[in-house]
Amino acid sequence: MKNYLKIVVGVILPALLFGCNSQANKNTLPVPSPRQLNWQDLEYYAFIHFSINSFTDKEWGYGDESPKLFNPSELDTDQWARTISEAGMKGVVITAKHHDGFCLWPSKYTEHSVKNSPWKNGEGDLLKELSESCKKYGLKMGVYLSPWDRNHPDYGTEAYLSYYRNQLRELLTQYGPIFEVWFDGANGGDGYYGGANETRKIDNKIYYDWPKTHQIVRELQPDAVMFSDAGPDIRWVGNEKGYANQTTWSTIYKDSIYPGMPDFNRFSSGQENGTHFIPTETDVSIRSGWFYHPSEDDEVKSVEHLWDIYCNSVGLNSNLLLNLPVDRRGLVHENDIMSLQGLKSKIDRVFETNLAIMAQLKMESTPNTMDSSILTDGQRESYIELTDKNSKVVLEFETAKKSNLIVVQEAIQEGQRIRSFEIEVLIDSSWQPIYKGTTIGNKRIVRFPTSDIQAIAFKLKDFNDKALISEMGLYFDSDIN
Ligand code: FUL
Repeated sequence: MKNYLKIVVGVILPALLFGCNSQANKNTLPVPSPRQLNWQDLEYYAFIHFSINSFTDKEWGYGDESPKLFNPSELDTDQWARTISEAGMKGVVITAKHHDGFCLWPSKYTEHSVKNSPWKNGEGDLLKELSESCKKYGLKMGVYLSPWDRNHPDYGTEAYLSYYRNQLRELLTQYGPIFEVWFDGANGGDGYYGGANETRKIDNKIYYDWPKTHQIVRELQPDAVMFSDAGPDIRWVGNEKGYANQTTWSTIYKDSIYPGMPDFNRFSSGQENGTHFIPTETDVSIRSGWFYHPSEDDEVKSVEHLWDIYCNSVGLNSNLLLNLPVDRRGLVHENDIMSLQGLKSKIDRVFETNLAIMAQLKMESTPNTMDSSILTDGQRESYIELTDKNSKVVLEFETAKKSNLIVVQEAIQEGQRIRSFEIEVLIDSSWQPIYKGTTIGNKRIVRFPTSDIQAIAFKLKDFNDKALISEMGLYFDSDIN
C-alpha cells in the first residue's frame, strides 16, 4: 500500500504540475528485472581472490600446481566477513575455482581441490565456511567459477563442459542462496591439461554453449544475477582499473558483444538504443594484483584512490566489486583493512546529511513550490517526470549551504532515459554553471569545488521520451575545503 501511494505521487503529481498525462509505466524501453534491481541496490561488495596462486606468488597458475601448496595457517572466513561487513559492503564473490583449476571446495568431480591439501587435513570446505560466515554477518555470497581450466585433461572438449556444469551445480546447491555467478572472459591458452602441456584454443563464441549453462543458474538460483563480459544480467565495465565510462548506458544490443571478444572496449559505454538492460559491474583490486603477493603489502590503494574509484563506479551507473587478495595466513591483510575502513568512514561522513532535504523544490513551468521529499525519500518508486527538453528542477535553500557533491538518480525501473544534463548553482545571487554530464542511470555522483550555494538548478538537455528523476542529494565532503 505504501508503495502504491508513492507511485501515485511519483507519476500523477508531476503530471499535474506539467499538464501532461503520460504514463511512465507504458514504455517500450528495456527495463531491469527484479533480480537486476536488487543487485543494483547493493552498489558495493567484495571480490576475494584466494587459491593456490596465493601461495605461489602467481596471478595465473599453470594448472600443474600440487594441492599440497594450499596451506593457510590461520584461515578465518569470519575475519573476511566481519571485515567486509564493517567496510559497508553488502556481499562477497569468491574465486571457487580460478584458471588453474584448483577448487576451494571438495568437488566430487576432481582430485584437484582442498581435499588433497594439508589444510584441515583435507577435510576442509572453504565454500561452506564462507557461506556460514556470510550468514553470520548478513552478507550475500556469490561464486566465481573459471570457465578456463588449465588443470583439466578434457578442457576444450564436450566432456569438460559436463564437468564444468556439474561443478556449477555443486556450488549452486550446497551453499545456500547465491546472489551472483561470475563467468570470467579469459579463455583458453597454454596449460597443464592433465599432463598434455599444450596450448588449447577454443572458440569463445561457441565452445561454452552459454545458454545451457545459464539455464542451470536460472533453475537452481533464480534470484542470482549472472556476470560475464556480455551478461546475461550484468556486464563487464571494460577495464580493471575501477573506472566506468563517463557515458554509461545500461542498455546494449545483447548479441553485439560476447565474452572474451578482442575489441570489447568499443562497447564499454553500452549502447543507448540497445535492446537489453544489462548494467555494468566495475571490478578492481585493492592492490595491483588480484591474488596476494607479499611485495604488494605496501602498495594497497589509498582511501583517496578508493574514494575516486567509488565516485567513478557507483557514481557512474555501475556497481563496485572491490577485490581483496586474502593472504597466505588466510586473512585479509591489515593494510587492506585500513584502506577499507578509511573508505567506509569517508562514505559515512560524506553521505551522513543530505542537505537537499532542507530545500524547496521548484519547477520552471509552475509557480508551485513543494518540499523536496519526493526527491530525497530514498525511494526509487517516487519520482518526478519531465517531458520538456530544457526543463529545470530547482532546489532552493533558505540559507546558503556549504557543499561540493551532488547525487542524481533516475527511476531506472522505467528504463534509462537521460542523455545529457547540466547543473548550475546559485552563489551570491548569481547562477554559475558547474557541470555538464551525459548519462545518469542508477546514480551519478558529481563533485565540484566547495561553494556556499543558495540553489541548485538541474537542467535537462536531452532524454529519450521523458526523464524520470527519483533522487537528488546535496552533500559536503569536509576533506575538501
Ligand atoms: C580476469 C582474470 O584473468 C583475472 O585473473 C581475474 O580473475 C579477473 C577478475 O578476471 O579475467
